[in-house]
Amino acid sequence: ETTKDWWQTAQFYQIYPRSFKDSDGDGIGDLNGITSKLEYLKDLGVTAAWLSPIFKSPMVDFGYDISDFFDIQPEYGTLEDFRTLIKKAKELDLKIVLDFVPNHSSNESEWFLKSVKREKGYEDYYVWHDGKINSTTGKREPPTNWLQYFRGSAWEWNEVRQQYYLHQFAVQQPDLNYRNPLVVEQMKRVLRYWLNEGVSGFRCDALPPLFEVVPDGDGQFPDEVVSGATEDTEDRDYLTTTYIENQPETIDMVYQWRTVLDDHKRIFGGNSSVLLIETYSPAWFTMQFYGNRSTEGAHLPFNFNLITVMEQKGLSASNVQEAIDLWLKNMPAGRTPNWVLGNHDKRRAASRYGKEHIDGMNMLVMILPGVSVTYQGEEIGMTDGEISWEDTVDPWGCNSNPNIYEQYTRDPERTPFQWTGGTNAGFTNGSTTWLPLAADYATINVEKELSDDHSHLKIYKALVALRKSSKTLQNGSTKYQALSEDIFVVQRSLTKSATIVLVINFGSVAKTVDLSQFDKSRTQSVQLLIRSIDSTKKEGTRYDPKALSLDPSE
Ligand code: TEU
Repeated sequence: ETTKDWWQTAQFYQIYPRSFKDSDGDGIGDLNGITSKLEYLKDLGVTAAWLSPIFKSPMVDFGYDISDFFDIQPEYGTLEDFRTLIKKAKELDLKIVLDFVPNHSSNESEWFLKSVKREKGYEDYYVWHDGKINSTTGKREPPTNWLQYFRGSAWEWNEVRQQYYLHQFAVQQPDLNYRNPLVVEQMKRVLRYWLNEGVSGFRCDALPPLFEVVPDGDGQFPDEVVSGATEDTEDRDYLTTTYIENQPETIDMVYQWRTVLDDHKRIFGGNSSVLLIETYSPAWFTMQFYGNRSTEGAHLPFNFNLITVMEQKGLSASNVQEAIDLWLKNMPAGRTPNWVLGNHDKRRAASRYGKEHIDGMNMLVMILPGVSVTYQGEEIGMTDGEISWEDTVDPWGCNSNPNIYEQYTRDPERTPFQWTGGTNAGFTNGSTTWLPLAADYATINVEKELSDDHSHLKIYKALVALRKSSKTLQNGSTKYQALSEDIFVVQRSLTKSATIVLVINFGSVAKTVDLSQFDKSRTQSVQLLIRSIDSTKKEGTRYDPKALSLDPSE
């Protein structure tokens, strides 16, 4: 067997900096806060942390609207603080991966301000358009009916330039024009700049909207058609996204970024750096990011199937099987699979799957082959916060109204991390927090879960440790199957005597399961992992493979 590169055996962890740890009492997480908690990550067994954006930003989309791609957001710290973070991480042998937001900048970016004024070199940095004149009313209208992700038109009129600009996200997030080679080169500079600062790669944000279709000979773009998915005419799902998402040029751009990373390593040496790709797209598109026979692409396009399939169909053993199949049966040979349970855009895993299933889901993603990505808080079973309309700050929520905002807002999954059961959950020494805390922080927090005999955190740590030490989990073959609507089994085996079996009961009543078909050796050598990795039901415990009894959600 060939030796694996660091990212192929990594335990990734997503940090949402604004909500991880505040070091200066302003109620907003920051870089020094992260640095102070690197030991915590190390203790968990995490090997690589991806930081959501830390760059200069007016914070309309909490850092995903970047006004200076080469500088740090002052409320998060300074470049010096960042260098300290990198240095400390290196000492602990933790890799730091940054968020790369290529699709758009902030409307306060110098590039956009120059483009508005048509300054030389910046004229076509963004997607500008005259719009069209309505023949009946004689009035000027946006070029197309395209909708933004955050509700409403994707076009905004600019008075100064007297043109519309495209924004697939908020009005304050103008889309960069990737058909302009200057933009392509500029964004490669961004990658090189942070590689030089010692980062180990990038999580690439929002790939589907990177390119739009090529306009026709008259410079006109086509309208999208009504999709039938919703009747809400402001919702992006109201229309198809044929012309504004998943264009072939996007795949090639990722291949080019890979070359930037590989070139950097060739020239400067050091470890490989990685590309993680955020794309909520069908498999035919997503899988191309990995690369093909002649070209390397992203190391890991995120696998969101355990989120999206369950969002649509609910949690059951057969739906879990479907989600896993969707990745493993479509993934090109020789690539590394990955498993994601949540992120800052999705309801928290413990709330979405049900609190009782968080351990089972954490086990699932760590027993399956490849790597998994933990969103901060999943290891302790954090749940969604309850955020009123008045406290809503996410642009997606704010662009709706008090009756429907809960459908759109992403604030609930972004509440401050719960370190202790004390004041403000130990997140800040200050008196306020930028978002209210989730209500359950007195019982769901790191301090308590570290001292409890049994906790989500202890199970998480045991899993990460098992994964690190187990050749079976690293190199073993994989078999998985829904035995019924409730019972899901994963078997990893290297040799007959090195088999690990995970059994999950997704149902609400106790079940007895016949595992004889999975237990090849029919001896105590089969390791059994169940929800309670505790004194009574330890991995390796003998059991009757023909009649294993499992409590509900065990
Ligand atoms: O999200 C991209 C994106 O496509 C999301 O809008 C996604 O469709 C949705 O959240 C699925 O539920 C990324 C970031 O993760 C997000 O936080 C940013 O707001 C967005 O890009 C714009 O940069």
